[in-house]
Amino acid sequence: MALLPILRYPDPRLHTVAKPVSVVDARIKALISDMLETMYDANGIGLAATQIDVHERLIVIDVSEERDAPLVLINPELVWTSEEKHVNEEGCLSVPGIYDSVERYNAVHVRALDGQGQSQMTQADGLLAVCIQHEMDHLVGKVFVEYLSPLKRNRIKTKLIKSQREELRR
Ligand code: K1U
Ligand code: ZN
Repeated sequence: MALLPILRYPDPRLHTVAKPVSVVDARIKALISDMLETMYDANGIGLAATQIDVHERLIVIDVSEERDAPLVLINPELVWTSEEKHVNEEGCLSVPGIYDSVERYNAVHVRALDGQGQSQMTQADGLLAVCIQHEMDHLVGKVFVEYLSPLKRNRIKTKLIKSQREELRR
């Protein structure tokens, strides 16, 4: 098991479109295990492979209080979305310290392969539905700040570039 470095916005690699996973083999299983360890270590509720610079359609999520209910989604496809949308507060491990409101579908159904390569259907609402939509955006190179106004986005970009420069000087 290994902790993987998480790309930070505005790293251009976060805008890469991921390719489908062709086979759920030992390499993918090891990657899932490393991504779960990285997500738990960072106190996140989700992580997309894009965020660790692997451009394959793979997501890990755990929205449980006990942090003991991992969900693995490989090649996820949204097969149903609710008509209703809600605005929720979101954060992102690639955009540290920034939280803002994003509108998402209330509920979604997702078809994906699980960590053993078996097809599964997940019916989600609440925080799980929000997290699935946020992570699926990462797989198409979209970061949640892209839903915000250009003014807010540029402020966030400037702030994060400055804090990364300061970290390097330390
Ligand atoms: O970086 C990521 O994609 C993970 C991200 C997932 C997420 C959180 C909140 C809404 C949508 C998606 C995080 O885990 S951010 C850190 C976090 O644990 C958190 C932040 C706000 C609300 C709930 C959890
Ligand atoms: Zn994110």
